[in-house]
Amino acid sequence: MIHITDSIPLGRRALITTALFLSPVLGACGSDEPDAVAGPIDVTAIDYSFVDVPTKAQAGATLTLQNDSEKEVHEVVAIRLPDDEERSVEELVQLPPDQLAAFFPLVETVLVAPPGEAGFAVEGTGVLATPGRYALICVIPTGADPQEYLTAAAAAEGGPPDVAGGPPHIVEGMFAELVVE
Ligand SMILES: [Cu+2]
Repeated sequence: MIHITDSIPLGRRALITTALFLSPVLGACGSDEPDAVAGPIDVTAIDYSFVDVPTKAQAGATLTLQNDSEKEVHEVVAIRLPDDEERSVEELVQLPPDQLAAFFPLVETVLVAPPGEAGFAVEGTGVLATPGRYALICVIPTGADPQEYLTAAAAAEGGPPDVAGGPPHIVEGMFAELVVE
């Protein structure tokens, strides 16, 4: 008679034993309610999504942006959604551009980061001061020239930069939701 465990290499058997031992322990400390990040909220941009976005952050936490793309300029536009807004960010980003634009007056801060570089604030200070639900989005046109974009952004003085490119990165999936409490 062959025991199943006899056919598993010793090293792997040790791993399985460890996993079996750890799982109840991890289960005990695991919680459905993640702790709110005190800050900074270090967000990384890639083509085309945000990574490392926590579920919750504490009011007053500072948002930072690192762009890990080699070619695209990225931004994080943090919009504090109205209290009575019940749709998810995933639903909101599918709205037609004119309806989405209605949220732009609610922008708390905007960070822009050239490819391979750290971001800097072009609106606000990066601080998310007000508790609430936030949409984090990037609406930079796909394939826009980074230098051209940065020059146009500076010239636009807070308005939308007029620069050539494809659909905004938000269409490619560059959005996230964050609760500040
Ligand atoms: Cu982007």
